[in-house]
Amino acid sequence: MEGTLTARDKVGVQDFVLLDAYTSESAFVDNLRKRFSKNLIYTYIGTLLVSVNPYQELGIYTLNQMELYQGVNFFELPPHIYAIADNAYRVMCSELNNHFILISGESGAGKTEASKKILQYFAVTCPMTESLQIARDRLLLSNPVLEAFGNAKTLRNDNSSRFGKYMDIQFDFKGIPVGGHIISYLIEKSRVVYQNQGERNFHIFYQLLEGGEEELLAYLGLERDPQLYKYLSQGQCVKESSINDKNDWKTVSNAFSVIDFTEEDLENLFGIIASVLHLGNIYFKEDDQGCATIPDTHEIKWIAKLLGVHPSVLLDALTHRKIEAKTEEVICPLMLDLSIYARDAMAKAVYERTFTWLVNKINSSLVNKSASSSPDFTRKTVIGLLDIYGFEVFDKNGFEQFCINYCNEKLQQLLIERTLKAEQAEYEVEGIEWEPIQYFNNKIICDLVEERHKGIISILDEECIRPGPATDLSFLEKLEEKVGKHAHFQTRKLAGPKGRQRIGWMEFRLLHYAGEVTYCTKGFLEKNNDLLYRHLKEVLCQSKNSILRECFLAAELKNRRRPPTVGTQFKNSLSSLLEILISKEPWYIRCIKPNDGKEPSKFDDLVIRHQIKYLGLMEHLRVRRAGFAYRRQYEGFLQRYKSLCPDTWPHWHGPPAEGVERLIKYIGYTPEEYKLGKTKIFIRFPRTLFATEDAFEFSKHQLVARIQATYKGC
Ligand code: AD9
Ligand code: MG
Repeated sequence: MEGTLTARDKVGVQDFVLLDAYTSESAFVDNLRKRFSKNLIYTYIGTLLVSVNPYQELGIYTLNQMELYQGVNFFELPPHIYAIADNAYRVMCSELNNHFILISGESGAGKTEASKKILQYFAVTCPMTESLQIARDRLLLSNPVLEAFGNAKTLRNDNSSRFGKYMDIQFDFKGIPVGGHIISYLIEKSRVVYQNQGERNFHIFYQLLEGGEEELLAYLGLERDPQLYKYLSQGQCVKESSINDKNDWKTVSNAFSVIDFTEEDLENLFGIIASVLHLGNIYFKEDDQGCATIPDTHEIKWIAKLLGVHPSVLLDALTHRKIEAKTEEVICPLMLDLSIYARDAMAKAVYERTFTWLVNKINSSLVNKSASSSPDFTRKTVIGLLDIYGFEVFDKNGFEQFCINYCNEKLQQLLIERTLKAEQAEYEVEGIEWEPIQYFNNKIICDLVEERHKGIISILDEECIRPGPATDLSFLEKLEEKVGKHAHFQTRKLAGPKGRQRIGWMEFRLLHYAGEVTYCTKGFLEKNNDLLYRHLKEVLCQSKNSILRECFLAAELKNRRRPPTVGTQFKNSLSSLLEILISKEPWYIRCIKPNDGKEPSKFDDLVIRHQIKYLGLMEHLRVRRAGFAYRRQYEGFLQRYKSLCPDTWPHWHGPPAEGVERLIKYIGYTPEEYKLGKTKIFIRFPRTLFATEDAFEFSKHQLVARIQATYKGC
């Protein structure tokens, strides 16, 4: 049993708050290690759940386990992701308020698996009516579809989500899941045209080739062998033993039929996917003037057929550019490298917008029409699930890492604010005195990135629209000029001697809350600009493929002028996300990857320490411990420990608060060890709770021994 001293030594404590040496990172790691070695992958810090990826099936997600955790309060059972899901759900039902569960951690730490476990828990345990089963199935099946189009094999994770995802699960007043809504963030579209060694493109391409029916492939003009496609084979790893593309194709096909996709939708969708593959195989040649030509028009013909555009118009758009002169438009031929750029830009834009269309399509199928029109369903509450990229520090960090780490700064700020706020609010409500604790407020870094006119994104935007020759280097120089003195910014030119050795000419460094990251500015301008030549846009707007026409025409109408840059769009979408989250009750799951080799049972101290740091776990623990290590409603406390006092055992008939007072006086709590609030007891030191737990275990054993002795005599 956990709880006794010896058990604690062996399997660690199930809540870090109970660690004696709570400020020591080593003690934290030791506790995680002890638990991990016993396959106990979950540990709490109060109500925050720390989860270590076991990289093996542990049999802890069975129906029995789901039943076990239903309706049970925290701390009464060992930590589990089901406890978080269940508690969020129960509070939502009883208080009729909205919640969100933020799942964070680095690539491969188990975020997506965690979000799936939560969704499954709700699907199985929530009440259900026959008419609403379809809504539940669609919610569940949206996952394989989004994973097929948004996940890929990377070096870190064979099923890595290459987009951020926020999903609202909507419940009616009876707690029945009635629908949902998904928002996606910044899909890594550069993967469509390029993959690093050992990595793949998005799963859907391989699934289609491997699992698609003969007629479908023939209709799309595709061969089965992924090696034949440039966009699929650059990473030299088209097959991966842990991935079964054929089976996954079946799952995705089945999901499509449940989520209301028509034959026409699918025809258009796979027409686009196939066109991307054909695009990648277009081969350019240089003519005498260095301009691009397309000697073999085989691929062009297929794309033209599948997208419903004229082949010569498409060919023209890939090799020429329209330039607006004063009163007229001039068409000029593209040099070879610009044609390659145009082709890849088209593939990326087409894929990105199709992904957005897919999310919208899923969303419209998740709106439960009968639910929204019935008066019974007017009171809806939601639980939001946020599965978003964790802080990234690679050997080379570019624009993508910059955006991802900025996102983590914002979420860290939310966590700090919400945690402190919630803590302070609780002490206030309960009438307990509270000394605010010191913490690093990372708003200063958020401002450095996002402040209007002054922040890095604004400076980047200015460089992107500046007439004249702006380059990644001139952007860096602007940064040095405008934010060079900022305490969290360094470049080679401006850093101290130590920094000078390690920061390259094209690099700048941000001192993030989670550590230093050096970014290479190469590609910042191009990625932020995300230019698709107007000529190509016009072709896509005329496409007979209704998905494409919808995606490109709508965008054209919305942004008649220049669309916002990628950085600004991301900044805006993060700000809307925070607005969504700030109004909801937070729950946190922090996922940790135990080693870099995806190996079961291997606990790599260094890898883990790094994550503890940037997930802010020590900080969170400190906040949690700053006031009172432990708090419990009077009823729950009395229920658990009533056997320790003759006045409260076996029943206490008075008010629970008085019962608790009587109980703790009897077992000898000193005044500095606790405070009594309006509805809860607050215990300052973990050792007080340990002693109480130990006494409880001891009395339980004594009781069992007594009962056994009694029966032995019979
Ligand atoms: V990424 O940022 O999308 O690249 P995630 O989402 O954090 O990453 P994911 O959930 O995909 O990681 O987990 C990676 C792999 O670890 C999974 O494919 C499983 O093989 C394995 N995993 C993760 N969580 C569990 C678990 N609770 N039990 C067993 C797990 N295996
Ligand atoms: Mg993931």
